[in-house]
Amino acid sequence: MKLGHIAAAALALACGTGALAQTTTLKIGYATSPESHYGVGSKVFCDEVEKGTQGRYKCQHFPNSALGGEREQIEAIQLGTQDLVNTSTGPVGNFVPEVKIVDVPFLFRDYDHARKVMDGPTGQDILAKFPSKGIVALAWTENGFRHMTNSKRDIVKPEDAKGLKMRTMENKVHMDGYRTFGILPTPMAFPELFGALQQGTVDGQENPIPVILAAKFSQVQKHLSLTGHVYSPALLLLSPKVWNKLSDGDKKVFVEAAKKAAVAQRKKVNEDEANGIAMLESQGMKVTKNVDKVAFQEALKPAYAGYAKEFGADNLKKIQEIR
Ligand code: EAX
Repeated sequence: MKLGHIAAAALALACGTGALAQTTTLKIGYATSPESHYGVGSKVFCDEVEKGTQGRYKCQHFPNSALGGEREQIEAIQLGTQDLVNTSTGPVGNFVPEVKIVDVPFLFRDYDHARKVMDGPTGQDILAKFPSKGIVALAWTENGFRHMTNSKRDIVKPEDAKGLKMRTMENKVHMDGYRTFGILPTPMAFPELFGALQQGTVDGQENPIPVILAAKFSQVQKHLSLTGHVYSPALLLLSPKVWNKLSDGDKKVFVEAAKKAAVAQRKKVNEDEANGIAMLESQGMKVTKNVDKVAFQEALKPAYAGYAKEFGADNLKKIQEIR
């Protein structure tokens, strides 16, 4: 009896310490809800990591910008006060300049093209630039092609966008491009955006369908124009503080988990693209589908000259020519 008690206690202790002491909970943040593309991708990542490390690593999720804007979260990743972020490239070029080239408007024809480039040598070479800036980039996830919304009017061609005060991400490549559309770009962190639209501080904004849906912008914006003027890549970023402690085996688990997350996140983007526009219409948005994209591309030409100078005309062409 007594021996049995001791044995049971010892077993409980062993299991207890074994399971508890070795579980590390990682903080992961993202801009939108758990049900959104970012939430879906992040959950797959965390589930795969938990499974692949036999529960030694798991996540605590901070959706809806609970840990701040994307720039702040990336800074926290560098500092090691946050472990993971699933973020758009919005502010990332300010940390890793090599990212900026994929933020060029009208660089990608469609989703297939964009995903092929991100998963191919160009995208993978960019991921390799992160560690020297104190960030580990596990994989390209996805935000989606961005479209304009505003409270004033339908946008078919650049002249319609002229004079509209539009919130942009803190991204110089976007701002330089959007100015050629006649827009007045107003950079702002995402968590402030809903309030700014509601109060009329800005007339509009631009984001992919999955974000417009998740952020409920139909409540504060009447007009949606399917401009698709730029592809918005996203990244799953990890703090080096975590990465440097991982065994080689665990590193592999994290990278493979991130690849699965990207697949799931892109699948959710596809679903939102397929169903979201009708949903936004049913929520009262007026959707302009006959956007004159050629006119927007024409308008962008002066900015393209600047991009060619900054990134190299050959490098832009190399991306554009990938089929
Ligand atoms: O990453 O800031 C933005 O507009 C982003 O697209 C959004 O936060 C999702």
